[in-house]
Amino acid sequence: MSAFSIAIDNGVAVVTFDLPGEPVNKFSKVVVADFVTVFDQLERDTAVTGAVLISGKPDTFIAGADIDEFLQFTSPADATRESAEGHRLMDRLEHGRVPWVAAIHGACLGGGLEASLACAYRIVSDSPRTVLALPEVQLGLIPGAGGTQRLPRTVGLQVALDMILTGKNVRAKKALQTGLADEMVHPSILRDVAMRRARELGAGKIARHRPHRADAKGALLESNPVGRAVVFRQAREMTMKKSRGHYPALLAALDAVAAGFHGTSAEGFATEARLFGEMAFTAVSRQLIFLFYATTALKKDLGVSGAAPPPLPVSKLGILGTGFMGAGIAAVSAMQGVPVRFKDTALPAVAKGLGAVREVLKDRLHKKQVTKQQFEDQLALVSGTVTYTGFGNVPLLIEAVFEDLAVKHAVLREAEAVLPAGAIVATNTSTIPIRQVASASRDPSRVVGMHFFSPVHKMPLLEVIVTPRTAPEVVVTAVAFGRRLGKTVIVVNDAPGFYVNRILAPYLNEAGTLLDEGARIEAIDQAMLDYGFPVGPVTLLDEVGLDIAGKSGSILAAAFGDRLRPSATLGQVLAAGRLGRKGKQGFYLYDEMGKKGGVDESVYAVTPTGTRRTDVSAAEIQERLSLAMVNEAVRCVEEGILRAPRDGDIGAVFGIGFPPFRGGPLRVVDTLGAAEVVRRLEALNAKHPGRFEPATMLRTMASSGTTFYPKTGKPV
Ligand code: 3H9
Repeated sequence: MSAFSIAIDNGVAVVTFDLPGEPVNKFSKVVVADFVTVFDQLERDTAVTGAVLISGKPDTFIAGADIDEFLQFTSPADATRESAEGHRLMDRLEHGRVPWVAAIHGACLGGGLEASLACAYRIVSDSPRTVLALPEVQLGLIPGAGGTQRLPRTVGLQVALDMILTGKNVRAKKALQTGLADEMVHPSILRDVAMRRARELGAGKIARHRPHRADAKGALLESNPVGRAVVFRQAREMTMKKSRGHYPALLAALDAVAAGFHGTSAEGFATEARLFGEMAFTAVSRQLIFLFYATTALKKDLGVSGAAPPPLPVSKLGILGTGFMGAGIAAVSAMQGVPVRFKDTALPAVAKGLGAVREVLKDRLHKKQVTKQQFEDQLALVSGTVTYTGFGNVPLLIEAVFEDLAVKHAVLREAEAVLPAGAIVATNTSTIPIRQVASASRDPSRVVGMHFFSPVHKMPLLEVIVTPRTAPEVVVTAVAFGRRLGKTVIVVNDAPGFYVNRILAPYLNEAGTLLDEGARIEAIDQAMLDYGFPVGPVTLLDEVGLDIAGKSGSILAAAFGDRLRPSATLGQVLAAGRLGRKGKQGFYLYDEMGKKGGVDESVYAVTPTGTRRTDVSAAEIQERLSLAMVNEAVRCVEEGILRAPRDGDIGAVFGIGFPPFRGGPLRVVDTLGAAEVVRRLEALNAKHPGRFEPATMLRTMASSGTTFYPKTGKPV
């Protein structure tokens, strides 16, 4: 069955792309061959004067090239050939007899956008579902079907570089403003308007090749070679600074764009094809493609084994605790149109919480992501209270009160006295085992953990924690609700620290132990930034709060003994009254507004080695911290905290910022080989007894030569 159907109406061919049996349209080899047949047929049919490319899928236009086929490339030359074939097809689309109009509704990504750029005219629907992007760098690749050449020509160099180097989504309105789209219409008239424009193009009423708009942003700077050189230099510097050289596709994409400006058009396309081939074979690309598959697979996992019951509809949310976390959860829920009843014990706390909700929502208004009306509607969804009025019809309650078991038990009992029968109680705790919270419930099977990360509106991960008693319906409801809030959700089994904090603990402890031994704060942070983390561990301690880190550390030490004992430095610095950023005093200096400055040298006086500091190599710091985390992640698989290695890697990347180009801690094991990880851990354990004893599972994997993920084919 062909992916394309043709309907010809008065000289205009409407070509509908609807890949049978697939949720999205993608360009595989077979689909491309199909398209070539359609294209040739229309080129030959002289009665056809214009064509429209439209999607038959409800919410995607075209998701790009078929990523599954990238796994079958046998060499860089193979991938380069694929790119060159893409070029030939796009060239025919651009210069053939028939002018094409892209009628774009839904996601138009990668090769989908590249095909649209080769069309003579692009119309976007004004739906929020319509987004355009070249996300190839997020897969460690560069656009390979002409994107690095046609996009700058269409929207100018600066807008194009911004899109190509970030892979970010551009909404319809922005597409129109930048010249990426020629016209924006309501989805209901997209097809009709596209047909009209195709007819006008065919009749010469609209020029097929229109120049880049001279009024576009940055056009003046880009109009001469010196200005362009400035733009390229700045982009290169910025890219190196942000990526620390870990993402080769970024520089390759810049080189491909530059080749099109510095040489002939043919040289530009040839450079793109060559670099696409090279990037398809980098280790980084393999890890990023793994993350794509892992996140996609997670979207379908409802967190229970076997048949999943349907999630309960959450028509209203109750939140207890109007602090920073509660306010964040209230704001993201309101963004999704969920009414929120927001309770604390005193009016000033409620007022402060509502103010925090307002700030988060207002930020979106400032960024023009919502209209004034939408902002007001969302704000109106959150109502504050100091009593339990309005909780009688709440199907889901999220408790985000102070991290103290007695307080949590007290509010749980109070709330359950008014909640409807069967209501779900989710506790947003980062440290207290869920079964302990649930022990005070009238029905522990309705209690689940929902560990959000701070700030809630920015952090992509939600860790749902289940106890042996949590009912499947409760699990799927928590997962579905988290996903509705736009979160990537992993489901883990209940244990101290759950998963994310459990693997963070040895990492932070090791940073503290290095400080105990006399390492310098900036050396530790710099080493881990260079490893690829977004912030250094000592900065992270200040951010999290030393009191919170101390509390979480002692819970984990109590559960797991010396292996997870916090450093002496943490205890002493905390005892000296330093709380980190929130107290404007920690390992770093903070100004009155809380802005971070350099290292606070006076903190060394309250560490075991005092002001005598020693040089520790970046390699040693990286090895100790990363392997402490990797080893603990393996233990979480071994102990069944994790339901799948996939969740461990996603949790580390999305929850802690584990470097995506490394794929995650368990991917590190597969990359190095379990035997090599065991060897390195043993060497560390010899020097630092007790902290690096390899997980039993690692030893087993080392002797059997097994890996967490399949060695060939789809990684998940
Ligand atoms: C490219 O275009 C290179 C070119 O420049 C040059 C070539 C020479 N390929 O995410 P969902 C599958 S690189 C293969 O759950 P949603 C996905 O795996 C490509 N499969 O839906 C899943 O499969 P399954 C650049 C793909 O509605 C199913 O479709 N493009 C592809 O939440 C449903 O996906 C991208 O990077 C693909 N390209 O989100 C776009 N896309 O059912 C990547 C989707 O077996 N895709 N699948 O688990 C996305 O961002 C999202 O999937 C999308 C839909 C927004 C499209």
